[in-house]
Amino acid sequence: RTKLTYESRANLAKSALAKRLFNLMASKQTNLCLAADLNKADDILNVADKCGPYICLLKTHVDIVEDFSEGFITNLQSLAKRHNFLLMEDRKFADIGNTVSLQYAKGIYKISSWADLVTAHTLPGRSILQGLKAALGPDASKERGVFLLAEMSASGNLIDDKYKENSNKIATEGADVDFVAGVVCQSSKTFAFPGLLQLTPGVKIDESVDKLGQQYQTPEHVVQERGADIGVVGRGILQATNVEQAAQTYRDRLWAAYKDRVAK
Ligand code: UP6
Repeated sequence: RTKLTYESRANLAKSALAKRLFNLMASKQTNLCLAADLNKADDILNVADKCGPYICLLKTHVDIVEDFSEGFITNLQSLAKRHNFLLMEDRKFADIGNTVSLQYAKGIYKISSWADLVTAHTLPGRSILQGLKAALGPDASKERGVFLLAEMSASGNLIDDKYKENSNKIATEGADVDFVAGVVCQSSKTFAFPGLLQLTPGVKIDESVDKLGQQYQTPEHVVQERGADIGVVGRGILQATNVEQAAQTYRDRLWAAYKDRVAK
């Protein structure tokens, strides 16, 4: 899987969103996802505008935004359109089908109305996919997609090999695979199917851990040793003195690592 180009993998994808994202990455030449973990709507819009040209995906945690409004979403969507990136809400759904269906479509955030992609834990089993799908219309899987978590970057996390294997099965077998765009994980061994994208968080150039259990690897390491298709960078960019320049550096290093990987 890791030797194939994003273009060729777009043709193998079963999810329309995965296809779209592979093609976007290939044409825009970026495999960088920005984790816009900021508390003010304007700060998120500001980094989205600055980093927009360098990213394929902007990842939010919408429940940390203190001044959330519909206008914020409208503005975020127009930036996504202008700079050509997709929106992912990193909600990490983990409940029974009926509850995730409500959490996805209802409440203040109405995530399903604006997020191209969301994340979900596989802990509840296949019903997590059915629950999320139930919140959408009949053509849902054409416009929306899910990334399933099969591993975490947190030290001491409880995921074992059996859990990973079963997560892979949920991502690749059964009636809802058209809805699964990729897997959030730390290693290429987690899944083999080339039509899924590997999203890997815990990327930073110069620091190996934070104070709360996060473990970092360099852009080159996650792409070449661990099989990441998309590298997720939050504080590595957000805490830089020049955010735009940092985004460009991460984009350049992640992209060069990918080009190297497929050339070998
Ligand atoms: N994230 C991880 N590890 C995981 C899954 N998700 O760090 O296993 C998410 C976090 C955060 C981002 O929720 O939004 O990726 C990483 O941010 P950072 O680069 O600032 O550490």
